[in-house]
Amino acid sequence: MTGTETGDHWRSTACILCESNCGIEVRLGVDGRSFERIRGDKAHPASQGYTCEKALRLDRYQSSRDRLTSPLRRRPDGTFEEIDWDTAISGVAERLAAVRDTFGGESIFYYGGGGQGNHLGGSYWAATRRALGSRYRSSALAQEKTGEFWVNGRMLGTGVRGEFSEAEVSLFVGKNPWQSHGIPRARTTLKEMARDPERSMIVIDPRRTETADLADIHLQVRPGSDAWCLAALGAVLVQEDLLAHRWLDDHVDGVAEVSAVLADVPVADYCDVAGVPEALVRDAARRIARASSVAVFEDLGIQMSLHSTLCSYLEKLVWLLTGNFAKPGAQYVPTSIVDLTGSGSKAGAGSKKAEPVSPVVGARIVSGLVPCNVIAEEILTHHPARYRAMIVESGNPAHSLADSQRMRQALAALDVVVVIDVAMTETARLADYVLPASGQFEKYESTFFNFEFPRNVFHLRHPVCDPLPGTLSEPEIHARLCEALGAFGPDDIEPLRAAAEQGRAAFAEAFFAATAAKPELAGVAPALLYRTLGPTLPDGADSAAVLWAAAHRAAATYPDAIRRAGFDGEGLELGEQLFDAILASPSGLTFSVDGPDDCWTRIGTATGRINLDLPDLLHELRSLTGATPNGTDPAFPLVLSAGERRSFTANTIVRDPAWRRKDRDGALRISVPDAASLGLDDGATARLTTERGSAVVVVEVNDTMQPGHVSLPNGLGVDYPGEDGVRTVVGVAPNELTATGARDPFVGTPWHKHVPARLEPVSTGGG
Ligand SMILES: Nc1nc2c(c(=O)[nH]1)N[C@H]1C(S)=C(S)[C@@H](COP(=O)(O)OP(=O)(O)OC[C@H]3O[C@@H](n4cnc5c(=O)[nH]c(N)nc54)[C@H](O)[C@@H]3O)O[C@H]1N2
Ligand SMILES: Nc1nc2c(c(=O)[nH]1)N[C@H]1C(S)=C(S)[C@@H](COP(=O)(O)OP(=O)(O)OC[C@H]3O[C@@H](n4cnc5c(=O)[nH]c(N)nc54)[C@H](O)[C@@H]3O)O[C@H]1N2
Ligand code: SF4
Ligand SMILES: [Mo]
Repeated sequence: MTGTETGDHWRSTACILCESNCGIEVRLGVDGRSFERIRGDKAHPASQGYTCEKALRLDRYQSSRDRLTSPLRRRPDGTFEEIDWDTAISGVAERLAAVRDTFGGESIFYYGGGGQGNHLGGSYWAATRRALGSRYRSSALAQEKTGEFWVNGRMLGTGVRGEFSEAEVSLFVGKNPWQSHGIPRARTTLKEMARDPERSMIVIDPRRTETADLADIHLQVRPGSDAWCLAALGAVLVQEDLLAHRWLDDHVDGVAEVSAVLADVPVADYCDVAGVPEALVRDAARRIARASSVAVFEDLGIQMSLHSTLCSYLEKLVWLLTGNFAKPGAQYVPTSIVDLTGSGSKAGAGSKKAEPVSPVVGARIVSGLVPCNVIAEEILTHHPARYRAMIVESGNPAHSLADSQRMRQALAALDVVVVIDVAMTETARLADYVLPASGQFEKYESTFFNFEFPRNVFHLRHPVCDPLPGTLSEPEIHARLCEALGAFGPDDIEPLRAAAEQGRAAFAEAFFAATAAKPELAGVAPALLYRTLGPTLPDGADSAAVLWAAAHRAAATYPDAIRRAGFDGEGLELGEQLFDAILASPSGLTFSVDGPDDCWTRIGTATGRINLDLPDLLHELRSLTGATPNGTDPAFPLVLSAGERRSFTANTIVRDPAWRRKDRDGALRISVPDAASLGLDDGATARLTTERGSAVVVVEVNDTMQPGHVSLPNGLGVDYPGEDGVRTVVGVAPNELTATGARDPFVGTPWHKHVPARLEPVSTGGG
């Protein structure tokens, strides 16, 4: 740490606002907690000093006026009272245990577990759930990624990412990395691609985004028509015989079945439906086929729109038919410290086991996650298996799930709602108990968004200041809940602590012996590790205890990749070395180094080959011929994309509207022709109406939008107290306008990007 002597003390941490988690350094103000200065951390192995503008204003999170500083309990009259932690923990444990004893643990639902910056604390919830017998859970991933997980699982038995820094051709489908990032040092990487005449960028997006502006080919599809566009791309590959035949013979099954369907696709008609020139689609297909490597990123533009699961499938067919897997610059299978996609990503990969479904609606559960859009339905019913209680941790479902009004009703209908958060959120306000967590810069934290390749990076962030008084870290909260629920006690803890004092080898032996003798301890292992191994870790890193087990798992799974990163241990020693290095690397470390061939060893299908033949999705593909995207109700002539990523949005992590240097009110973007025909000028107010709700918006006339398409930013419409303590709401909460029924038929992901809407000028009155 440079400059400590001069008082110019910079502390390493990371930005918590998107999955890139760029390393940053912060210098604290005289109060010892506010961020006086923030800069990129050059020592961070992935971001190397890069940040975007959002990180530089993180003090709006750190010094938020909206922090919770005491546990709260709802009084019968609906108001909250402050209670001490012991009362809160015993009260929560008692109320949840009562639900368990009356209706069964499976009626206790768990939501959340981490946002864009915090997965470490959340990794302790598994213990509390086990102590309660809770069976069902969900998170934001079940309104974005589960379709892709399901398709990946059935085709490859694993998740994949694209290596954009090396790719000759980059394809972004419904993804705007200039704003949303998601690839390391996104803007630098995008600019490098755009500058290099040997490389090409292809973007499929209805809006001429900042990324599309840099692209060589922009397929400006009509909103919701990607299935036709992607099918046309795949069809050109088959019909012009641009497939990687040798590679497909060696590694892939189901090529004939897929080719047969794509051979029948009328390319010109499909391009017509998608609103894209056929010649440009053919150019794109040929460029992809010609390239030595193609990396692809699909994101919310297709994952939250019509035919979303089919689109995920078609996107994968494009790069698989051209052999773009397991070579530099193509798709790869990353290593992980903790796999976020869960074992569920292998669902259907040759497995004969029935897929799990939710208890009331019977909705398919992918990667262990109930679709977000059915949660309210699983509560607002008389069905005996309905959920009766919910624990919400680091999530704001009353704001972020479709149909907020219905979600509020659902939360109100539960016997008990417990919220663990740093702020008084829209969801916390509906809770019976609110447990205040320490902020992300006040405790050890990390994320499991570790997808870099070939050098993969993990970052255990150290606290940069003390916890706000009255708050506790999530590991401490879960350990206390487990103890209050009787999951383990002093008799279990003492011998393990004694063993931990003798060293980790002795601890490992004692821990395995203890869990063998009393198997129920294995289920609450995270909390037990925190209580026993935790106190022996250096610098108060108790919360890192769960990473000890994770490091050993990673070392056992990818020993060669970890050795290539500079660790030379054998067996258990390798895991110990990795864990020690994680603890000792406050700017993050490279924990694995891969070669492209490693990807083949991570294919999780029963045959070890990639499978293209998914009959249910091929059936849906066939049904596209002669059809068009829906949403043509004359009462709702526009398509609203409810929740766009912009330069100053970050879900609801930063609640203070003053954080946004631009677009403070979160304008509705509308095309020039639509604005003209509605008589709306830039800055005018208008009423936006959907089937589900209505809101007054400020209009931004924007020439990147195509006619018929309007967009609202994500994460606005939350309230925040002013200096005077009066809470005001800035912007529109997008999910006041969305409906739960608008969802994918296979995995239930919402169509937030495709909400039928109409817009009417609002007379500002007077004159
Ligand atoms: N600045 C910022 N960055 C973020 C976040 C944030 O809140 N703010 N959130 C993070 C999170 S949680 C996520 S999941 C990612 C999401 O990252 P992205 O998916 O890139 O974000 P969006 O802007 O929601 O959607 C991407 C694009 O979809 C396009 N789109 C709309 N309708 C359609 C359609 O029918 N077809 C196609 N092909 N495209 C369509 C939009 O025009 C938009 O450009 O961003 C992460 N990064
Ligand atoms: N209409 C529409 N809806 C959407 C989207 C969209 O594009 N359109 N996008 C969806 C997507 S992709 C996502 S990822 C979700 C995001 O929505 P959610 O998953 O609900 O998450 P966030 O808004 O990120 O909220 C994170 C919460 O964590 C809290 N928090 C911050 N730090 C800590 C901490 O250290 N500990 C604890 N316990 N809590 C903390 C914050 O106060 C906040 O309440 O929204 C989804 N909803
Ligand atoms: S918002 Fe994302 S890209 Fe920007 S600094 Fe933070 S982590 Fe990096
Ligand atoms: Mo997300």
